[in-house]
Amino acid sequence: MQLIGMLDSPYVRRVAISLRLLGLPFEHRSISVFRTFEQFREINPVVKAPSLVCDDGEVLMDSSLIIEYAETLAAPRGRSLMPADTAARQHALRLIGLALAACEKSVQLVYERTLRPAEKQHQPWIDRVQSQLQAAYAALEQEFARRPLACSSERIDQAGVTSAVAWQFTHMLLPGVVERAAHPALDAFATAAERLPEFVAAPPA
Ligand SMILES: N[C@@H](CCC(=O)N[C@@H](CS)C(=O)NCC(=O)O)C(=O)O
Repeated sequence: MQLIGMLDSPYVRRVAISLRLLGLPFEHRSISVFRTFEQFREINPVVKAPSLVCDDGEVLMDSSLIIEYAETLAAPRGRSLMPADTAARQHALRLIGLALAACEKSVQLVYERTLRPAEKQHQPWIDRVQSQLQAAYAALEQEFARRPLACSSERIDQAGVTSAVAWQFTHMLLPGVVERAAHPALDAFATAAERLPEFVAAPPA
């Protein structure tokens, strides 16, 4: 199968890291939704990254749906990034929701800054999105401080992958918007996660 999209997208990166952690081989094609729109459109007319071209040619999109499919492929070999226990799974889903909200709000701010002409920017909207982004990270920090997650190639789960990827993305694209020092538990976890071989193999820049 082929993973289409640039690793500077947190959505593409969480899929690339998840596929590696699940032991699923794939070809990565770094095609940009912006710089190579036409080439992307030939693969997926909706031009959404990530897209996954399955082995039979069917194209999936949306990182969470692609990861759900990957989980199905990995299940017969007993591999999963989601806890089996119901309470642990509920907690993982909460963290994933927070991390995905942080990704979404970061992407909205980046698009606002880079795609919209300066005279068309609307400060109340920017302030709103920024406060939502900060709220997502404040809640994630609370959760990481309260219930630390395992951080090894064998034990990291989807909540850990998505939180670390979101944190890296926000700091790469929006330096200074979310204070590192105010999120010590999340920052320490993400720093450790970035050293795992599956993260190193999917460099964001
Ligand atoms: N919910 C989607 C979000 C994906 C997304 O918005 N990707 C961006 C790249 S970071 C994209 O495709 N942007 C181009 C566009 O929306 O036109 C997911 O989880 O995959």
